[in-house]
Amino acid sequence: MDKRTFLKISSLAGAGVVAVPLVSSLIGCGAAPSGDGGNSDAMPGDAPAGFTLPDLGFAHEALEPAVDRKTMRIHHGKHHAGYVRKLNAALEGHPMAGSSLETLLASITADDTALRNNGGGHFNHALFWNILTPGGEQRPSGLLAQRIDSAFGDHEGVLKSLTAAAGSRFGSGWAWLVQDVNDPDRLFVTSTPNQDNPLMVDIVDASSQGRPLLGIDVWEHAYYLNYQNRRTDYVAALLDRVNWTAVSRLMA
Ligand code: MN3
Repeated sequence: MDKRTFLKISSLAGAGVVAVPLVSSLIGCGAAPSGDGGNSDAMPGDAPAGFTLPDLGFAHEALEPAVDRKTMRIHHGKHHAGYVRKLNAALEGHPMAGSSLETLLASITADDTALRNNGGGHFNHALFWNILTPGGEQRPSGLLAQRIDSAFGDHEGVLKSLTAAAGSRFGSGWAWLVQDVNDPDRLFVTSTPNQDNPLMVDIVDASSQGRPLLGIDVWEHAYYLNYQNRRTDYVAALLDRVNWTAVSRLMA
């Protein structure tokens, strides 16, 4: 990767180096501390430290009818849990073991498939649960609203842009609202394939790199049980369940 880009991202990620909190610490998807702290579900023989599946933060049925209970159970309890398990397995004996998730994502190369897919899968889903809310419609406010208005015209503008990015992503992937690391006032929308994300500076295009604030999972596993092929209907329902306060907290 470009060295300056790496320094930029890794300085953002360096705990204690800058005043910007790690995205992973804000969304609860960091590695558990050494020993069994934070890893209370560990079975005998499990690695003593590693990444853990964060709580959903609400009941499986809480997002109905936008997202049904069965989809949420499988999505969180099987898909996300699988990414965490495989990420920890991929890190056993790996030189990046013990790194923060952001440092890991910023360092992953295209050919490190296990870290790319499972590190991305863990981060993306932890962010996804964090920015959803059963609490009904919300709108961005304060600085986030100002930045959205500046980039997209208004709240409807950012929703349209996210809907277009989610709809045009061919196959599996994510649509993102991203903050420019060099120019924090600048927000933009992009999409990435599979479990890639804007923190993977060695993998995604420069135009997609930055601090992810909101992600929309457009893998079929996120909606197929309830919506079948109607991705647009799923995205519209989901955008009605965005916790804009949580999105705002993720801004640098
Ligand atoms: Mn998913």
